Amino acid sequence: MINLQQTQLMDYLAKSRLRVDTQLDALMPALDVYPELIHESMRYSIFAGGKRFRPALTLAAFDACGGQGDAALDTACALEMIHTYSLIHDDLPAMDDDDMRRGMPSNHKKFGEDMAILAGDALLTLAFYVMDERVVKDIALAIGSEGVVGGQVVDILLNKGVLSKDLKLMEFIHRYKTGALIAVSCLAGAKIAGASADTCARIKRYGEHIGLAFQIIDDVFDDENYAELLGVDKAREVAQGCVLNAKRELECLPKEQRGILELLADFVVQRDD
Ligand code: GRG
Repeated sequence: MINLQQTQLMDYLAKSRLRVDTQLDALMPALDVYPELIHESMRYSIFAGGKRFRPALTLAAFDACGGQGDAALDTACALEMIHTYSLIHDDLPAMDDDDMRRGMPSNHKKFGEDMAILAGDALLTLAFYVMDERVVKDIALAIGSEGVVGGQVVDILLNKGVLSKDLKLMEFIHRYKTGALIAVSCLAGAKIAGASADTCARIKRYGEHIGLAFQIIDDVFDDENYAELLGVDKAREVAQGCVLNAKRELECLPKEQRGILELLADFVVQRDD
């Protein structure tokens, strides 16, 4: 990536983060709303940092498809709430049992397992309250038992030794556990912008490709799964292939409207966290 493009992407990510964080603050119950403890727990994890990659995709897909103004902003925030809920529940002792998240003690370490479960539940519920009605079904489908939850189930079965690790299984887990939320984040932006069914389908496929690449690069960082099965260099090569496939899907848009989505696809393989 040349420096000008890097600056353009960093500028876009900083602006979209500011919009999303300001709106999240407005949408989430304030700290002094009774019962204060749950709102503290929800806000703790939402404002613990994070790249805000999923809402950035929603806003970029919305812009790329000709959307105007803030019509996709609440849905972008809803997708970050769902992502944060998934991280809180993923960290629980019954799941990955992680003590740290986003550089801070994980939610259950700070608030206890009871509040962490409820903070996740409340974030998920609030997300459905604030999102655009036109994308409720898409998002529900993407994160349920035939989406993110399904991917998590297969991952648990793998970790329990019920299933054995191979590329086909890893691709399934990555496409569902990580890719489904990334893909629907893209689709939501396109749909709210009023894009045609064909464009929506291609923007969703763009999201599926970068979702797979995103998780393969996480594997490279952690030296597991794809990196363990293929080696780091080959895993990076596969992720780069996904990015090329993703960019091909953008050919449905006028060239001058593809820029940020192309840069976000490159970001997936070039990021360092
Ligand atoms: C149905 C959404 C949902 C959750 C219930 C717990 C669970 C089922 C699923 C786990 C999903 C999960 C945690 C997938 C990993 C996704 C992933 C790559 C997380 C890291 O994303 P980044 O790097 O994190 O974007 P930041 O902190 O930058 O936002």
